[in-house]
Amino acid sequence: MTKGAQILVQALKMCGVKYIFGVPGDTSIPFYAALSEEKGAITHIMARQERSAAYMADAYARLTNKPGVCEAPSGAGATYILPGVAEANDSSIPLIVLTSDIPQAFRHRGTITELDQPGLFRPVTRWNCLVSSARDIVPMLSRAFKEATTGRGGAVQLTFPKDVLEEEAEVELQLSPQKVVYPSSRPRPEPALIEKAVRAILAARRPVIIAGGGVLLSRAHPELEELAGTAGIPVATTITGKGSIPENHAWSLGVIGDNGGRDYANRYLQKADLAAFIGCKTGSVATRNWTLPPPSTRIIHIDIDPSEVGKNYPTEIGIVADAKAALQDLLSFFISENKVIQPRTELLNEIRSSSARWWQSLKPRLNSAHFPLSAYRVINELQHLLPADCILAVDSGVAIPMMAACYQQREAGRKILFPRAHGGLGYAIPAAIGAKTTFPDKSVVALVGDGSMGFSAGELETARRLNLPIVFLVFNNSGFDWIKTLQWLHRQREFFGVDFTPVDYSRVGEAFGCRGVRVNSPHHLTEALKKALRSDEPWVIDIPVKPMHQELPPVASWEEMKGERE
Ligand SMILES: Cc1ncc(C[n+]2csc(CCOP(=O)(O)OP(=O)(O)O)c2C)c(N)n1
Repeated sequence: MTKGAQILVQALKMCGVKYIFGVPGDTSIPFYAALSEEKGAITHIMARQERSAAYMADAYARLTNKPGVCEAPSGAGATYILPGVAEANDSSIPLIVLTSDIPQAFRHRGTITELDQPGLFRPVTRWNCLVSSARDIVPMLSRAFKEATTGRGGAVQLTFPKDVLEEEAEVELQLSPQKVVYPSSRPRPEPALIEKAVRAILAARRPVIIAGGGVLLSRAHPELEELAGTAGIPVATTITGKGSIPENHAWSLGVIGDNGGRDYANRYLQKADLAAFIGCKTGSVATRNWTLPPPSTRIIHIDIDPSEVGKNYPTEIGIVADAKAALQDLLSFFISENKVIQPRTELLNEIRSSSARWWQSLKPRLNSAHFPLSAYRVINELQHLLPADCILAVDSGVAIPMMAACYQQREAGRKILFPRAHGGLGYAIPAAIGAKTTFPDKSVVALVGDGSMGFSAGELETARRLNLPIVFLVFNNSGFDWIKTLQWLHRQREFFGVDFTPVDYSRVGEAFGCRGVRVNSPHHLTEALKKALRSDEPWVIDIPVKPMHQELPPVASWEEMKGERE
């Protein structure tokens, strides 16, 4: 006979789980006992807040193509983990969320921490359930992995009442191991639709591929790069799809859309006669509220989720398939039928010259000697100092458009973690911890707004406790500057509810045991970054940056509004 909590730990081991990120609570005592008995077969990473635990597991999942696992206790623990669950679910990131709960016999009697957990998680998960007996643990965990990794993927949640974790049962541990990586199945496209898509591409004068996060989830970046070269198609990406093609590739247009879209890429899209969305939600930011591409553009849409295909655009060719499978079939069709196109040299020249003009126009900002620093200069420093395989986690605020537009990702694949489903503040610090835990040999850098720092500063202790040499860069503009800039653009007469008292976050870092430095010039930033990147300790680098209304980041609608102001 084995206790429920021990069955759960054994089953997690069988699913290849290496890390569980979580926070302890009264109802999780049996689970922690079972984990500690295992003596490190699964590493438990204690976070300082459940939201962070979910973001850590989310980062693990984004980087490994395996589900991330996080856990929280009943009541407040369950409610505090929600933001991370919603972000993962709506970003199609496989996340297994385990929560403990009060004993079933204590329900409806005013037991502390009692709440309707299945009801709480239902809207932010693909599937969830309450496990009401120890015998159900293995089948429910098995189903959880399947639901998280099949189709578009997402978050799943299991509630374990404390009595179930303590219950003794005789069970056979049998799990289907093929569901422990994602995508766990790769539906292939209909051949006739592939042929139609190839014909449309051949007939187009100005085609474009718009690669979304689905390309990275499917690990389809090698096929995409090959197709771009073979068929001669420019490739733009959404922010989440950044890395679907190396951004120094001849056919790369960079990121498109409102937030962090390059203006020449948006202009190209404006005149495209054929756009192929691949693994892309056609969301509001990437399409500038569905104005890019314009209505005259013919549309191909490839996505694993039938409900995404054709959701926002009249779609001529809709293909429900895994991105990698579809790109492989497109490629084979081009190659086997010898449908290699005359090189579209004029398009290549256009991309080359428009991107060169754009980079040239940014030069004064990228090299600005201003203090407080230009955010453009900060990104330029990162571009020069970070290794190509560096992993970056980016918080909402100024860092998102700057990284999306101005940081050129040289190696394909998921290297930059952007929480773009909800853009919740406080993502980057825990995500960087999840990343560094998973890839201790890679450089990991977090780009943190000072607002986000206020949300997740406690996790600096986690980084210190685990001895994770992460570089935390704080963009310090003493306020919720994104919102402040919107107030400025909307001509609000005074700023309202957006300013902080000045804080030096390097000293906050030091108080948590990290190394800290506040930079006082661009040159000082270079020195601090070099030192921190070589270090075997976590560093908090506080960077005073210019307010955004003095130097707008690349946000298309903001630049237009500013034009109207002037
Ligand atoms: C949890 C959460 N609450 C509110 C927002 C709305 N919001 C978007 S950007 C922003 C300001 C962010 O401030 P900061 O982290 O300092 O970055 P900055 O804009 O100054 O670069 C806010 C409040 C959000 N994205 N997430």
